[in-house]
Amino acid sequence: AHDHLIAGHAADALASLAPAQLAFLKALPKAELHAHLNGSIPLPVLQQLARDFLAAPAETTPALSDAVRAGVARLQQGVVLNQIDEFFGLFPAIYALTSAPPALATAARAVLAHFLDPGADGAAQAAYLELRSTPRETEAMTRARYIETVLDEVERYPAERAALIVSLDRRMSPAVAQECVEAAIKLRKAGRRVVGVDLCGDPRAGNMALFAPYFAKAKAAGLGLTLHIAEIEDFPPEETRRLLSFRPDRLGHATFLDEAAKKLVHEHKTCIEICLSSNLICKTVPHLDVHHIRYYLRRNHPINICTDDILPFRNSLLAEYAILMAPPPLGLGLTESEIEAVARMGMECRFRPAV
Ligand code: 6MZ
Repeated sequence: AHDHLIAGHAADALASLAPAQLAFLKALPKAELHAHLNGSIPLPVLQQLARDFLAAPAETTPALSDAVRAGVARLQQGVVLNQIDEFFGLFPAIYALTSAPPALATAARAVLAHFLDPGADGAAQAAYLELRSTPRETEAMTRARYIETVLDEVERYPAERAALIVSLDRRMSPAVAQECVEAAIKLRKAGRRVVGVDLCGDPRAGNMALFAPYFAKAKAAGLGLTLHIAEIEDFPPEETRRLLSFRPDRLGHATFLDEAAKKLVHEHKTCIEICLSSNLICKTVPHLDVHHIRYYLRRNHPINICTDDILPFRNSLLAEYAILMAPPPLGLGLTESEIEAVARMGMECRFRPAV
């Protein structure tokens, strides 16, 4: 279940720990609340999907452009991703591989297993996972079918271990955003385990004023709301204010909030989903010394430690906690009781299942 490559900063932090420290982190109940399905498919599984895709008769697979076909071939050969641009460049290929229900189910199952099944050491990466994914319409499925396919896999686990967040991509048309939110609400009302709605994708894209009614609808139906916000330095302050006006329960990244935004976030105790490796690798935060996690830790503000995308960032939830524990410069050097408090806050920021 843990057949997944860990490298770079996360690996160094993990390797620096004493066996007793590692045992402490493994035993700690941890919630993963910010993991994107298509960014979290373990590489061996992605490679198998690429082999299956290339071996299938051409008339049964979607037509691919040369660039996407080259991407699939690179995945099959076991590409090593060194830069975030390479990851986003491979997305069309990853999407081609998860564009039909059986392959999407395989991918979802592998991501769930990575986080929730015990590894060789008997420990699971996470006690609880809120997996998120953007519904896609393809030749082989509708968006509703996409959500149901992922839900079928999520619901193989008990409710106290796994749930689904439906992501809206900023590039979606308002009509598609509406379709996704309505499908999420309908499934929740039918007793399915959709717990929230997310906003993700290119932070520069889209007009979020047009999404406002759908966020309101989601909240009215009891769904949790989490928004990627201010993850890049030139994120306009008025866009931050607009997103906060939707009264989100949690925020993704929130790297560049100004003082007025921070004040609102404190007032509402909005949980911040912190993705340390992701921020360092994407270079939105140059160094751990200046990471905004320090600001929230000092104020005892609710945060959750998350992986974001384990494929490109080559991290794991355990490794992110290792970064909290490792002494500087590899990590933040938090004490065991401080880390325990962080993990507890994360568990408390879970969205509520339907009653
Ligand atoms: C913003 C991100 C992201 O939904 O197809 N995604 N959006 N910032 C990030 N930080 C680096 N990482 C991933 O998973 C892939 C999608 O998640 C979003 C992107 O929209 C990406 O297309 P799903 O399962």
